Amino acid sequence: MRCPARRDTENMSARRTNVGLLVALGAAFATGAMAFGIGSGWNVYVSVSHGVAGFVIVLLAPWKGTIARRGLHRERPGRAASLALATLVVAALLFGVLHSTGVARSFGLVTAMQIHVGAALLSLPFVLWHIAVRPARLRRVDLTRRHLIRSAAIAAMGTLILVASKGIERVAGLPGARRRFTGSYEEGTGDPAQMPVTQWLNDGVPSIDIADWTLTVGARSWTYEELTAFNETTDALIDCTGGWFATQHWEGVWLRELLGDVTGARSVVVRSVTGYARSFPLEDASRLLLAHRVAGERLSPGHGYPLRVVAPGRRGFWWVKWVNEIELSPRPWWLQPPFPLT
Ligand SMILES: Nc1nc2c(c(=O)[nH]1)N[C@H]1C(S)=C(S)[C@@H](COP(=O)(O)O)O[C@H]1N2
Ligand SMILES: [Mo]
Repeated sequence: MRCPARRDTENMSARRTNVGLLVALGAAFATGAMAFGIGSGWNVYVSVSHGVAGFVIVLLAPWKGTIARRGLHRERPGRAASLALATLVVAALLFGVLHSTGVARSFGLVTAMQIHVGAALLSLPFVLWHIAVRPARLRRVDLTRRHLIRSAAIAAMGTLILVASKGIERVAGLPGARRRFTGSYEEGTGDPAQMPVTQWLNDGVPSIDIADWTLTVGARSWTYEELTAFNETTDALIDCTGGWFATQHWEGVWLRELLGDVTGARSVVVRSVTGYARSFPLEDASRLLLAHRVAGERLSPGHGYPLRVVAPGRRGFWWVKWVNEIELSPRPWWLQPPFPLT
């Protein structure tokens, strides 16, 4: 029989491990989502925090393992769900590391990044279930100096492991060392044929008969021929949340030039033939290029023929392809889901 005092301290540290894991998981979800949303240099802080959160989960795993083993012996209901959660978290961590180090980035039809994000999203309902069924409550005693210092030490250790893994990447010459601050790998700069064709979720490349295609901007329509008369150019970098980036020389027309009178408008909605759409702040219209050419060639169907958005400083999902409709709107741009839903 175990001494009650010992049992008590065990439970105490078990509870704190659970709270710590919950905080780390929450931080990993939040920073992961934010890293997808941010295209500017700020992304680096978010991406680094994401890595630290991941390694903190790894650090807490041995303690959690001990707690979980005790729980599993008890044959409580929800055992399968707990195991599913553990598997998904391990998968998210493993494929996150495979992507970020570059050890293995592609597995036939799926990428390490897709498995990483997929496992994380799938784990979310299990995490919520776990919180509901076995709530890990923070107590006053957890906020003493000693425990706060211990938490800071664990976060510092997570940071050290991240720094060490960066060092290993460099020394071992792993591809991970050559990533952009967002964590993306360069693929096909200057050569669009080598640049991945990527869809956010479930869009497919449409086949467009140019004779039937027009671009509607408010009350006016533009034919492909009329638009190709514009040849403003910009060199811009696309950075897909799937984990790649490329700089290309784009040619087309600045969105602002097609808009005409913008009185009363706060945003501009750019829609694809497929229905995929994003709403941009009106002030951005002078920085958004509607491209019909890239690297001196007509756009390929995969890359958005006949017309696509070039949105410097924004992550790839803003670069709407196969554009056929542009609309001014009085609504603010942020009245839309932060990420496309289709
Ligand atoms: N219509 C439409 N446009 C889209 C998408 C999509 O799914 N549908 N995916 C976006 C995403 S996530 C990225 S990264 C870029 C990829 O552009 P590319 O295929 O030319 O490399 O297109 C964007 N434009
Ligand atoms: Mo993307």
